[in-house]
Amino acid sequence: MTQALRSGGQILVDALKIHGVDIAFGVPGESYLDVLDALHDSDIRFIINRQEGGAAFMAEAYGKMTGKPGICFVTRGPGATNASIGVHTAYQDSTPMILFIGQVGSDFMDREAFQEIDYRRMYGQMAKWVTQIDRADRIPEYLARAFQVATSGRPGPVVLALPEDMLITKAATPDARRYQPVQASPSAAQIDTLRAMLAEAKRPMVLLGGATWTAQACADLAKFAEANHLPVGCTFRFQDLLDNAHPNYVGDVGIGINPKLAARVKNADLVIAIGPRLGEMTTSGYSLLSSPVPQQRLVHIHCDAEELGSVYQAELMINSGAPHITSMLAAMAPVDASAWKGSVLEARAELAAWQESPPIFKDGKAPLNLWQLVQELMAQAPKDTIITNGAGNYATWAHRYFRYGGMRTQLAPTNGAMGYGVPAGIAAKIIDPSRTVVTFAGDGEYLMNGQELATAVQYKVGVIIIVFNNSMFGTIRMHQERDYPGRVSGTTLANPDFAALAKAFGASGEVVETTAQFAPAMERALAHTRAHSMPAVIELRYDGNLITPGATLETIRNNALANK
Ligand SMILES: Cc1ncc(C[n+]2csc(CCOP(=O)(O)OP(=O)(O)O)c2C)c(N)n1
Ligand SMILES: [Mg+2]
Repeated sequence: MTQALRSGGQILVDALKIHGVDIAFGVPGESYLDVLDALHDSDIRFIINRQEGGAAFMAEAYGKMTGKPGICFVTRGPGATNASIGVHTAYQDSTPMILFIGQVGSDFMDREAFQEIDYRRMYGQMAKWVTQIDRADRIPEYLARAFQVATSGRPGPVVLALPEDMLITKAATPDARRYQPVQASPSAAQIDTLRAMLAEAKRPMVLLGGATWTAQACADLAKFAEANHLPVGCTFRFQDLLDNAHPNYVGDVGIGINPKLAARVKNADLVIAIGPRLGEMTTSGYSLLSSPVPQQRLVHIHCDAEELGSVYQAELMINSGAPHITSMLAAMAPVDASAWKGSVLEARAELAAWQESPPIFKDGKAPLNLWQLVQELMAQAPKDTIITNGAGNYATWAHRYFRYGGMRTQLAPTNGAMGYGVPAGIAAKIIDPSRTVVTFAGDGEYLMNGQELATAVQYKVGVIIIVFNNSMFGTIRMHQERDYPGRVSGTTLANPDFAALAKAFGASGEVVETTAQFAPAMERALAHTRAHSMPAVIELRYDGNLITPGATLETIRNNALANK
């Protein structure tokens, strides 16, 4: 059969369609005009961003939400460097993503031509696979492999450089077939061993996290936890893998962990970790489990064989994707749970106490009660609302007090990247317009990718953005007061009027300074996004002294001074 001649750009876009791509994000460049031209007649939605950091974060959020690779197109040099934050996030968060970079043509290559970078070197440590496609006739092969690599084993980012002359070369080449993600499954013997270890335990604990989860895997996990009366904690920023209202959910094992929950993990005699890497944020700096040999018996289940045993020498290591292990655990005959049955109720009570109104608001003097605000948000927003955030102390109000409604209600970067919340929120609403999406953003966070509000307006995206304006890079200020009390350096911010700024973009904007103002502002934001399918911004202006639910900046400073 003779093949029609197609340009490299056309072969590439045809391959994207074969692999099921419906949306791509990016910022255009003259380096990949032929791809832009092929997109013109495709049914792929190409969302144009205002900065490549925003585009890469949107693609990453797409990967997190759908489990399919998020697609991002950027230009060479400056475009590729801007996009790197999203690639790093996808790497640390194990998110499938493919970044395409328009590259210098082979006629100029290796002369340090305009905007030229060797992406294999630049992205070497940050991506699962980085390469350059030098022949148009091999595009189908490269793309098939890119989708395969991004989604199989431990998912992650792939970077493909596209030399300009290659994209305009015409080739007659057959297309590939659609990729098939590959995951390992546990053996029946491994499930038997796990069951025997569980039967011997007195204080077992389950930790969930990582990639490859599906709604069915979450449902199977819940079934396993219920049948065996197991307390389940969710690791750092994977807090939505079990509905937080579920009777077996006992809290998030991440930054600012409930000390009672930390003690439970530490004192457990068996930890069954399903999916997480057991990283620094999850283990409270590798202290909840000791390395290399944990004090608890450990069953570690991970989708990457090489992750197993890399920090923790688990007694039982199982290489498996989340759906593969959870379907077997759901079918496993339950063990006698009488030794720990009561501990789930105890842990639930500890979680309830941890989520009560914190002492910082007890005197009633703070004009804006951020705890009350989260309660109000939960009262008004539907159960499947998606909450997004980046890095900063404001995120604590979501992580600690918001009750996430289950699989995929949280989009947040485990690599602690500031600037994630706004693009992730916009992407989530583009991917599923039926869901309510609320972004939490600090004042520092917001302006790292606040330009994407223009993207939200351009594409009529009804996301709600709550800006926590404390006029500072609060997290760093908190560390500063702890370690260098009273010496404020490089952490103070003078901000624009965020509500006025939002209106200038074409969004709605309101300022909230008291607790009473929030409920009606939230009602108006929800109504605005629903009626007009346009973004709404609520700026919370509050005293920077309210830095954590547990302590004010003043207390932190005074304690540090007293201990000097
Ligand atoms: C891209 C990036 N730059 C810098 C940091 C370091 N950092 C972590 S939190 C933070 C301050 C966040 O400020 P803001 O968004 O205002 O939140 P707040 O802590 O004040 O609530 C900084 C600078 C980071 N995590 N990511
Ligand atoms: Mg701040």
